[in-house]
Amino acid sequence: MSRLPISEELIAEANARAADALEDEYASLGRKLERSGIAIDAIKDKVAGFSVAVPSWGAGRGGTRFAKFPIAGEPTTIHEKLEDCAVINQLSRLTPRVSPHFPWDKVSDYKALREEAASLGLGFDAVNSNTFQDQKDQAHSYSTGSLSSTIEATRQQAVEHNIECIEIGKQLGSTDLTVWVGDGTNFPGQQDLGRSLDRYLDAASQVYAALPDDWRMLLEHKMFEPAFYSTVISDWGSSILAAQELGPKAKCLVDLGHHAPNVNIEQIVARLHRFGKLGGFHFNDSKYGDDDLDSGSINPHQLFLVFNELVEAELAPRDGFKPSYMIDQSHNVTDPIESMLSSAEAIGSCYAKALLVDREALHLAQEANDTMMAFQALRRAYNVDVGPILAKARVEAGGAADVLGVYRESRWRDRKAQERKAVGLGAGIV
Ligand code: PSV
Ligand code: MN
Repeated sequence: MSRLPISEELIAEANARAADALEDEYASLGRKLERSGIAIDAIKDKVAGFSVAVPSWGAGRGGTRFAKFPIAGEPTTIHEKLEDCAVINQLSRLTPRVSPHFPWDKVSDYKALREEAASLGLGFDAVNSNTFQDQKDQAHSYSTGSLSSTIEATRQQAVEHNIECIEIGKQLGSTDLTVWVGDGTNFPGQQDLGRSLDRYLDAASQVYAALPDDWRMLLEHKMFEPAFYSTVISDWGSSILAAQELGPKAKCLVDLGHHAPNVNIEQIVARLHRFGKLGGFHFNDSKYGDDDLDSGSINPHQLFLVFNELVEAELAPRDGFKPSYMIDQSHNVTDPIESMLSSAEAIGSCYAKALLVDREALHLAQEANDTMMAFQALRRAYNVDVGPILAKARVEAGGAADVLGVYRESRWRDRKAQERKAVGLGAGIV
């Protein structure tokens, strides 16, 4: 039985108030696009089929690694997090899956958890393993690394944890395991750069061997943090080489914050796709490093250019292109539900804009070396305000025309503040 968290009446009333303006704006944009030969309904239908997962940990005010500033009504258990994720999806209709992280989201009955999520209108996306933090009662510390540790028992423990995540994921209906390790060094000479990668590959291949046939292992690279001199899977080069060595079920996952400053991320996307290794994306934004800021809040143009490559990839799929999209951001100054609503909208908008690119004009200009017209093909699409397309797709699917307005009107957080236990202080996440 479905038990969606926000009153459907409230959404319907707010949508009724917004209906005339939305129809007017949608019709006007439709006429504008028609002049360029684009049928607005076809774009809206594609947007309606688009989705991005939300991370269970993003439902809390994880903050930065320095501090956490909890808010009243913040979720503390996976059950409460699922409820908040259901709010995001109910209003946005863009986020029907949750990506869990273990052991953070450990429960005793995963069948029941899957049913609980389904009753909230949610499924599960990639499972994330955590070998970057020590847990209570853990036999071996990850202070020397995990899959690449010099200590065999530590590597084995990390392998077993990843296999346990696969077992949990099977019960939740996931088909992807995302592996990000915090392994690396802070001093030149601290570890042998070649041998640490050998150890990683050897341990990762044991995890790979435990993947069911229809599963993928998504390797997430990150060039720094928590290690600041070197990391084992530091960049897309190490990532694709590792994925190629592991086998066809291993793919690369690109987190927007995990690169050197000013790196051309859209080109990385195109390269990974060229070799059939683009497996997934973690959306966020950054100003300086792995800032985990809200998607599209700093550089929406880059997000658009990334989606431009993803749409190119969609049109020319290789090796069953089936990217797993997830939001991966960290909030300590906003209500996480509001941030993820805003990010889902930013991500959906960039997807819609990328769909508007006149591909034929772009490709012809590229072939003719007409640089300005090639650039203008992108610019024209980027400049379109696609808000009415997203709003219309949402409303037709039962979501809210004004997601933040309805969320505030629902007083969800105030109501949860009465019910939920207060969150403790402590450090944030990496
Ligand atoms: C690491 O910075 C990361 O991006 C990985 O995806 C982790 O699983 C996530 O953040 C949460 O710490
Ligand atoms: Mn990430």
